[in-house]
Amino acid sequence: MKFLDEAKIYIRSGDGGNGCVSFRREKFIEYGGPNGGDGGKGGDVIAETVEGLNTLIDYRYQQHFFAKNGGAGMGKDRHGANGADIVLKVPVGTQIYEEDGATLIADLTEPGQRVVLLRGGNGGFGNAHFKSSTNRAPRRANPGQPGEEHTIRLRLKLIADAGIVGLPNAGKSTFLAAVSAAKPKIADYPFTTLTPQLGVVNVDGREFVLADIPGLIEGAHEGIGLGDRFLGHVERCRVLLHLVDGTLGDAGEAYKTVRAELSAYGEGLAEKPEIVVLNKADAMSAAEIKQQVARLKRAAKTAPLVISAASGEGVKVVLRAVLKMIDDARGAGVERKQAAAAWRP
Ligand SMILES: Nc1nc2c(ncn2[C@@H]2O[C@H](COP(=O)(O)OP(=O)(O)OP(=O)(O)O)[C@@H](O)[C@H]2O)c(=O)[nH]1
Ligand SMILES: [Mg+2]
Repeated sequence: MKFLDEAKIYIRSGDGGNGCVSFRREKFIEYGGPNGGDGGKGGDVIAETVEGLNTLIDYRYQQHFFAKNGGAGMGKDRHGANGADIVLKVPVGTQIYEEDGATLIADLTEPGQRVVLLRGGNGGFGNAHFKSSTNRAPRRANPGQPGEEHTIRLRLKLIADAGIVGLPNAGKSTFLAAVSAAKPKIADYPFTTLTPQLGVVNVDGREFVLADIPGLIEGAHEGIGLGDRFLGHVERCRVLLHLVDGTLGDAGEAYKTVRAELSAYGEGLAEKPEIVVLNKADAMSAAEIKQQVARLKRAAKTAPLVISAASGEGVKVVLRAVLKMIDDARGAGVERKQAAAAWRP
């Protein structure tokens, strides 16, 4: 299935149905009075998150969504039918923006969350509504209110607990493939991975979601390589897993390059808890490992974990560390919320 994380769509809610002018006409009943029913309400346009979707690809094929109009009111006090709503099913993590792409309308982060984007027009009152002691035969009814129309942008930010970042070829996809059932493409050329991939990791009977993000290179924030277009998907990760290839050049420099891009992107990425991992230990001598670890330690100011994603060595330790960090980050979030709640009078 293709991956698509941005879409622009046009939506319109339903018009309300018109009210009806009608009078009761029955044998032997004189002056039957007004009995025109009200029009039905137009359908709403609703966005709803569903589980099991992780792309906006459906919105490439259909970009116009109309809710149904309400039915007109009818004689004998019959109310017009309400127009059916239209529900846009989107993946969890979708943000909805105005057409300008900057004004956020809704941020959908929970499964089953619903927002009404546009309300359908109300139906008009039928003439039965206008009867009064002074006007017993009103000949007026209201038209239904028109629906609304709007162009919106959908932007998906995948929700993963941890995100793998690093230079191209660092072995990010190899790592994801080693620890989950995901089957990302792996090859020894840069930019093998062109779109983010998700995998569910099982460790010690617990689960978390890991995202493999396309490689970053120097200048990514200016659009070089694949640019920082996919970094948005890291925004919601609690923890970063920073993978560095030990077989190429100076691991410390590689680390700093990626850190610089994370800082340039902003949005709090640089402040996220990070686990630094030196990869491809199987292809290095003990002396090389020692040297690269020392360089990484100087650059990152913490000792890196050493693994081989290809052979699986050391991977478990990394997963446990990630899980612990996710728990810590979650705990901190809960504490912060509790503190905020306690503050309220
Ligand atoms: N020797 C060795 N090779 C590895 C290891 N991990 C990955 N590789 C190799 O490194 C190359 C790149 O691996 P990928 O997993 O595609 O790297 P990536 O970081 O996803 O690269 P991009 O998607 O291009 O950013 C592949 O040829 C892998 O076989 C490892 O632990 N040891
Ligand atoms: Mg890859």
